[in-house]
Amino acid sequence: MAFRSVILGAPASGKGTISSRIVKTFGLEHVASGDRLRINITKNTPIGKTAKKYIEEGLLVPDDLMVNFISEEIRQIKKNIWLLDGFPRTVSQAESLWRVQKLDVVLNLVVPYNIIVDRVKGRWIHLPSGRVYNTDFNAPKVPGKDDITGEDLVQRKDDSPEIVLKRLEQYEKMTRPVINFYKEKGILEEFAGNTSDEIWPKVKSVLLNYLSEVK
Ligand code: G5P
Ligand code: MG
Repeated sequence: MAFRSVILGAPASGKGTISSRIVKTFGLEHVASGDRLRINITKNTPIGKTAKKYIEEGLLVPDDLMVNFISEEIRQIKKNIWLLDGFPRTVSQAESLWRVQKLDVVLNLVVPYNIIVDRVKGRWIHLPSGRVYNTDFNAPKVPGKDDITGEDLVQRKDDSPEIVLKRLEQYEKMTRPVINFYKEKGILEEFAGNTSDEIWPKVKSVLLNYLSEVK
């Protein structure tokens, strides 16, 4: 069977958080563009070196680079059951993806901006896996350490208040039109709420129309 999906939402709207619940419940492959770029930055690869300049300024990485990068990541997925998080982020990226791969469903998280700005202050991540924590919401069992590996957690450079505002601006200008692109295709599902705990049961119930839970 095949199932291809995308999760959309403003910076810190909870895409990573909801995706990890989706992976745990339905066992699909999660490809998060930001996580994969950050791994490349740590490894100092050519794409990592280029992406770093944009990410740290709160700007989007150019479309041609992103389309090639994510196409390659998708090609490497063994099963055809996947969820993209953070890609596409412009209408041009969405058009490129649609040309090669039709999607089953696009999930859009709608969380008020004042809540988002507050959240990033407490975010800590485990870089190699993309696991995300928050000192106020899902704190790690041991402060500063990943629950699974015990390795150090880090804060993202682009989580500083001024860069978060820049990212929200970029989202409004470049990414919001992607919502309409998928609405017109008739595959958009929207989930509004103030917390991931409020949004998750609604996401799960929509996905149960397509997938069964892994036991
Ligand atoms: P990213 O990495 O894709 P963003 O900005 O889209 O970055 P981000 O910041 O990763 O998205 P998220 O995944 O939506 O946010 O949210 P999250 O990490 O799950 O949750 C945010 C925080 O809130 C966490 O600490 C979490 O624990 C907490 N939280 C979740 N739910 C709740 C709740 O209910 N209550 C509370 N209190 N807390 C909660 O992209 C980064 C950069 O990479 C480049 C761009 O430069 C981008 O800025 N990039 C691309 N550029 C061009 N094209 C693309 N396709 C690109 N993809 C990435
Ligand atoms: Mg994320």
